[in-house]
Amino acid sequence: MHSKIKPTLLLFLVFNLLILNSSQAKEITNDEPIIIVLNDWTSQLVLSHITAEIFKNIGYSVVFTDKSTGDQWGALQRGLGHVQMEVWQGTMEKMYNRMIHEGGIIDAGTHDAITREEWWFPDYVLDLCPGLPDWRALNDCAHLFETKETSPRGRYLGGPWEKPDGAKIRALKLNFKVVSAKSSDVLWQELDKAILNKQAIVLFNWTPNWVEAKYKGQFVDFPDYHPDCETKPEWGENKRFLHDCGNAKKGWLKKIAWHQMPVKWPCAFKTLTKINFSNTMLANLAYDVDINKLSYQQAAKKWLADNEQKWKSWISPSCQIKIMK
Ligand code: TMO
Repeated sequence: MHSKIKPTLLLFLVFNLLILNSSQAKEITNDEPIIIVLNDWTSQLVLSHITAEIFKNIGYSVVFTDKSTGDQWGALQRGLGHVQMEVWQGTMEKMYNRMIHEGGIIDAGTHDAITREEWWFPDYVLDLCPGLPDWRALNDCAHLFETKETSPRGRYLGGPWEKPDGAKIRALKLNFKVVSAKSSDVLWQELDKAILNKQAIVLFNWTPNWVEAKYKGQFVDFPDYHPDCETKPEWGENKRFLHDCGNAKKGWLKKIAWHQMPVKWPCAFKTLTKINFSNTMLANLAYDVDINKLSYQQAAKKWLADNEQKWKSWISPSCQIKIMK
């Protein structure tokens, strides 16, 4: 009797071992970190940290990778980055469409936030150049915006993200020259300096952002955006050149993922599709860092603590695999 059971037991043990091993292998695949792409403006950075904490809460590990908006596409396509939390229509629509078409990335849903990215000026500039915000007024007042670098033309202070503004200046025959700030910090330093001296300034800005909560100002009203503006020279104001229009006035804001994400980290992807920020929510994240001087992490932790019910509602019940702290 005793010797008869033994082989069966042995088989049973071996069988169990095999099952255990294969389920362990599965978990190891799951434990591969999700790579979140960090760009270089505040709300995106805080939102990335918030998302990381939510993913960790459902049991995934997360790492970050610093990528400019220009470099992110190749990384996302090759699986060297898996998630980008803020893809803005005004600056990124063209690449977004191309990458979706090629199949390297997938759409993980649209935030409620309505966005705009455009040339912007503080309200007191209206007193100096009353034709604004109409773009045609820019040339009447170009001299007001002149700097040593751009003389005799006006300066447009751009950031490191936007679409070809040199081409826009050429197509709309603007007496301006682009100076590109290397980072958003430089934009805000120049803005503060101009405001202090009540000097004319026109620079790249976007909404939602902290700026609207602190300074009154407006976007320059360029000819309405149309996709043909970027592909058909004969379209619009200038029949010979592209880019004779502004950015979308009511732009979308999307989340995107590497195409393999739903297979590799299904619960994280499901949750990602639910994460949804409004204009006010994003502007507040930026305000907490740029004005209240919290770190990106601190601002993320604060938001998570203040909005526990909301972010927990984004996690589908079948995905709550880790015991909540
Ligand atoms: C991508 N950005 C919000 C800086 O325009």
